[in-house]
Amino acid sequence: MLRDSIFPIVLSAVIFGACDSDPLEVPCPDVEVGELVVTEVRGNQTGNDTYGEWIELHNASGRTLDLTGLSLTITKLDGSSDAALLVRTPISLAPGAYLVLGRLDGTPLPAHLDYSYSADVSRGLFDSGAIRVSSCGKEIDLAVYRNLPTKGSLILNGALAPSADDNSTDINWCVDDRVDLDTPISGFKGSPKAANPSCDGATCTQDDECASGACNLNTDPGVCGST
Ligand SMILES: [Ca+2]
Ligand SMILES: [Ca+2]
Repeated sequence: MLRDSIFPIVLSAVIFGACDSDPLEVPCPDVEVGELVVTEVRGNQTGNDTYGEWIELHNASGRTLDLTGLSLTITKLDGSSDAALLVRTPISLAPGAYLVLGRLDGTPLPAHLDYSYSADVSRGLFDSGAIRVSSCGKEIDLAVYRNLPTKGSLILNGALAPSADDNSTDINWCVDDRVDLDTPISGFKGSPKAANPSCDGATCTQDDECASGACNLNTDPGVCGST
């Protein structure tokens, strides 16, 4: 049984040419459809940036998930190119928790990342694409994102409980370009490993908390945007 479950992983690695990586005798992760949700995507940035690109997943199941062997395929929306990555090391994800897969390396990894896929993917994320999360060919979630911002991240509306159904609808996505006041020179961080803010508008208390430079204080709390 185990031998059967290992085979698709080995085969997929051959297809995507990951020949410079370790042997891929990893099990098929026990993850059911909809138990993981793509919640946030951060692409290439303009200006200062220390966070790099990354993809955030949420454990929407009520159990801890062992994600070793999980695969993601990212396809450019026009179908002209794709990239694939495989989680090659033991990673478990508690119920309700978030996992961030990025392309930065380092030992230890930067604090906002859980896993680096640099061994599998050498190019940046497509500006618009489809992310397919799967376990040995079984699709767990499919999310389509459009027009990654060059300042900040694209997020699934934090006003919604993350679900694999909701992230299939464009209207449920928006840009999170809140200024991180703790480390403003490091780039627009987004919310890696954490729940997303609401798309109704980032809350603020002063103008310099907003990428637009304007905090509308006519509401309580204030909302980024013109006054
Ligand atoms: Ca979906
Ligand atoms: Ca997040």
